[in-house]
Amino acid sequence: MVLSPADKTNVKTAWNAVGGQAGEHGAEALERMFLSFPTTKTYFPHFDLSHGSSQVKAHGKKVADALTNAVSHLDDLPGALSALSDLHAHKLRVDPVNFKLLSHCLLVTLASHHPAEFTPAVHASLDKFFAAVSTVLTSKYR
Ligand code: HNI
Repeated sequence: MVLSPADKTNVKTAWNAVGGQAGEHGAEALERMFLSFPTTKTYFPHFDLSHGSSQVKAHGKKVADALTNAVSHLDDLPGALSALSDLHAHKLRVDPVNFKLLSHCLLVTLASHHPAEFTPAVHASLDKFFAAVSTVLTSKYR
């Protein structure tokens, strides 16, 4: 998954629009994932997954911060996400299909909060970005 220079610009533009709401968007994307794709809840048996859960809010912030870091390192996603890649592959063992589900929910969340920025071209670039992040996080499984 190679991000073109235009993709990188689009991703940065979209993430700038998110600004300080990244944590809230992360939590909303998680809530959407748990509601729309309930099998994803099996990875979080130790979490309170109800609406407004402080655990989901805190986890949404962690996911968002990781994405913010990735946006700052678009030329070296494997390096920026190396520790997280180890965690997801070796410890959490999240089935890779789930990354597509979370990516979809991240896109829906961004589209609903930032319709002006969410042009078809930005949509496509964000899709590539989430696919690139997902590839890195699932690259050490085997
Ligand atoms: Ni994920 C922990 C980032 C996809 C299940 N995950 C994290 C942490 C970050 C993170 C950051 C916290 C690490 C730490 O504490 O050191 N996860 C991301 C990102 C993506 C992603 C950026 C994709 C965009 N994770 C997924 C998916 C699932 C998932 C698709 C399963 C459906 N992640 C987890 C679980 C934990 C986790 C489970 C541990 C939660 C906890 O606190 O116990």
